Amino acid sequence: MIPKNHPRYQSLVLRDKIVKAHKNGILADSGMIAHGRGEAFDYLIGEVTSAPAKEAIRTAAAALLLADNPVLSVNGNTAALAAEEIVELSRFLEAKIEINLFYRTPKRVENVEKVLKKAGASQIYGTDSDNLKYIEGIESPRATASAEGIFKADVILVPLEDGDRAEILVNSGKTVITVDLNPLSRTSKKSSITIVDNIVRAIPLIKEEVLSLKEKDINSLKNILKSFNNEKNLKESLKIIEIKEL
Ligand code: PTJ
Repeated sequence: MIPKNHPRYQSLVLRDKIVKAHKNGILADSGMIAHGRGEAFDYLIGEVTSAPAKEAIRTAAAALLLADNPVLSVNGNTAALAAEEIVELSRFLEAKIEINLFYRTPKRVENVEKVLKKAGASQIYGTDSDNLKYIEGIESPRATASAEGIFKADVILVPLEDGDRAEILVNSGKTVITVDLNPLSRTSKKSSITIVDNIVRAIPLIKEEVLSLKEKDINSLKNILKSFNNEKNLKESLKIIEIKEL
């Protein structure tokens, strides 16, 4: 039991979720290392959603609203930390949810599926390993996608992604939105829209932006996308990390 008055309470709660998800076969072993790296970057950005992250979140919401076939991709870490929030966001957007694992095993797919169903998801794509397609003909597990989900998607939210896969998805003509606390990662640099924020803060904020932009006309949404520059946004996030004093 983590005492609520502990100065690192929120961070310890997230660690606890990660440890439990690992014990329950939801998280990849590397998922723990990935979380530790994310935690370090979160510490450096002050564990709050920065102004550049807010801009990226608004842009992501606009892209998702403009999409014909938006898909929210879920891996082990996302399922461990934000399953309910992802399911809620999928409802507001009428977006599909797809399980897409870097370290894919049938057992992990089954475990992540259980978490998503418990969080309220009714239809989940990417679970039938025998019927997955390979994006752009690249026969690597990184490029797998379900025919009706990621394969057909025009806009994909892929939080905590692997750089290679983000690049493959972008090269196949899709708009790739990622959430990654590390602005220097290959994923951050290769994605179309990178939200440098913790997934636990970012997903609820995307939902809020979706709600506030929902009534806007198509041109206003397109203008939000046009005025966004991912490289510039990443550089602004990097400036926040600059350590000025103890
Ligand atoms: O569940 P699987 O099999 O698909 O595997 C998932 C992981 C995350 C293990 C896999 O995709 C991986 O190895 O990812 P990387 O290359 O370690 O990248 C993960 C990125 O997510 C890193 O840049 C971390 O800084 C970042 N990150 C970690 N925790 C969070 C985060 N970003 C946002 N919110 C977090 N809570």
